[in-house]
Amino acid sequence: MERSALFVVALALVIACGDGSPSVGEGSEGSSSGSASSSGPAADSTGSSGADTGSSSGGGTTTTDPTGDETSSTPFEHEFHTLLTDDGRLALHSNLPPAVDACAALPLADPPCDDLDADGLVDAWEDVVLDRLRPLRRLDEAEQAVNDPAFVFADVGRVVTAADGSYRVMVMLGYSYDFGSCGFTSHNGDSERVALALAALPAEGDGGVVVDQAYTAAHEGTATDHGHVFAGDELAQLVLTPDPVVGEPRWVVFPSADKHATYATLAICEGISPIPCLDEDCGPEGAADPAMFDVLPMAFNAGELETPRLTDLTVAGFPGDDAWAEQDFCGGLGGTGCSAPVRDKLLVDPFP
Ligand SMILES: [Ca+2]
Ligand SMILES: [Ca+2]
Ligand SMILES: [Ca+2]
Repeated sequence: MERSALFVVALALVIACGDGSPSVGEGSEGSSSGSASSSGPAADSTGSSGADTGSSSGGGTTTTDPTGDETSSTPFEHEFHTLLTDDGRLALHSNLPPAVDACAALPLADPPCDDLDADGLVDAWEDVVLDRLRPLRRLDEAEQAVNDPAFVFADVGRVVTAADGSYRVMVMLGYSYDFGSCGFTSHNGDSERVALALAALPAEGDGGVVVDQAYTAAHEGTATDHGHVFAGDELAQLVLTPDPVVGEPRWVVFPSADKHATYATLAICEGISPIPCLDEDCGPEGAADPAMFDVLPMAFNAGELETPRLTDLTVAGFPGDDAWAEQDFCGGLGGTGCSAPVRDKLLVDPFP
């Protein structure tokens, strides 16, 4: 149909560095070859760097300097790509150690060990984890946002170590507006979310991780909360698709039409309720061009509460909104009676 410009496929993670400055910093990853030079110039921050190297090497694995010796003069190159494990789980290969200490000890020149959010995790690793493991949103064919050229989608995430040493990824799936249901309950701003629990996967490099649990939120914290944690055998229910840019495995979620509750499968969404106005519709059934309903917007790593990398969400297309302030999320449209604060989507660990 139209408005395909809405669907900006953006793999580059744009980083706003430092103390709340909204300035757009360097994108540190996203080359389609799955490698990123730690010492090179800033990657394209327009969100298109996922394509700009143009080197599609399939799995994205690149080899390091064939001359051999790893010395301090050999530049570090971050090699990463997603894959499926033998038991079908989504995993990330990465040769960058997540721990700042281990990163700094690499016998290579200039590994990207910055930790601006002071959580002990290498930010460059966090950014790749967020960018590659966050889900693509596959919208319903009746989703009103599709025909709204002013509509804004963006992801705001957080990557952190859990108490047990595993990792957490929380992603606020931002929408500028919630159209409500049957003409009711619409509001500015719509802060939905998913989360992942990741386990170390040393076989896939120092920074290798595998999805151990996945959470999809639907009407979180309400009487009709249909959020669900997928663990163990249930992880096989998660839907994966080739990433539209790099072709590697990418997680897919299904936001309900207009309300954007997030479901892991079409069956779960469509099975919520048979009652009109309480039901949920998901997925572009019958659409002539289903790809038009796939949204993978820009993603932003907000850092941590005490040491944020991003606060003002203007850079994400949501002026007036904030990643960490105790204020409703209004999708850049202002007003009152908006959606839950972004910080609630980043701070609350949904996993048992
Ligand atoms: Ca960090
Ligand atoms: Ca972090
Ligand atoms: Ca909603």
